[in-house]
Amino acid sequence: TPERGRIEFSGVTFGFPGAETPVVKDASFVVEPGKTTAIIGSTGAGKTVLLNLMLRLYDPQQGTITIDGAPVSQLTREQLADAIGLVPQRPYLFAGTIASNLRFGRSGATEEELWEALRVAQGEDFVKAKELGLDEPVSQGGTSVSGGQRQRLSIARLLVARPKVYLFDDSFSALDVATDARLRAALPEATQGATTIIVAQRVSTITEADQILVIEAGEIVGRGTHDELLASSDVYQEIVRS
Ligand code: M5T
Ligand code: MG
Repeated sequence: TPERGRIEFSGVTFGFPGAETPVVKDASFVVEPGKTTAIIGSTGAGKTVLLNLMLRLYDPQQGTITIDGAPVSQLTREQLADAIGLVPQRPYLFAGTIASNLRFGRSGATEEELWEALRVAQGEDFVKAKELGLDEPVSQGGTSVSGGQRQRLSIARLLVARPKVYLFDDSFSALDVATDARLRAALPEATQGATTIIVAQRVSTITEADQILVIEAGEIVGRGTHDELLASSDVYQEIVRS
């Protein structure tokens, strides 16, 4: 079977231009295809920067990042967009309708597919409650919808786009625990077993992940399953207790 959605970081160091210390330090890890990898760590630890490096928003000063063996630095923008998609920590909606925002990554998606993505993203009810449903206008920046609704629309948008790798940057922490659990229970079927990377604040969001990376000040200080980390990582134990 062809590999799909395997990501490898090898000795990756990255610092913002002009900054004294790097924000990602010598990071090496593998994200296995078809599995869920979680990234957890305190604010400013470098979680978002790790995802941004995968999307090649910046290039590392040292080390390499590959997707299915190909260095991301050699992929075209289009190949990269096909391979990997992000729900950003601060999702953005543009002026248009709910439907046009959901079709951003795949313009040919049917209405049925949009509703299915909304069902999984726990956004079906509020879109149904809109007078015009999918055709409801959205203002630039999405100021006409609440922050939580914007986040769910952004999740649905990525599900519609169907990349090989799904990145969720803190996409579930605004949801209540029950909605978070419902969404994550529905995700595997919707992503058809694609590679999933979840940055989370809440441990309950990631206990079932195949692999958890614990990051502190730009360094990977622990890795393993929830149970393995409970036994091996002081930092993880602290996160669990907090
Ligand atoms: C890691 C700095 C940030 C922090 C470190 C995105 C971004 C980050 N930083 C910049 O200087 N410029 C930038 O554009 O990099 O930041 P992070 O990866 O955003 O941290 P996080 O995602 O783990 O934190 P949080 O709060 O989202 O949980 O020193 O200042
Ligand atoms: Mg972040």
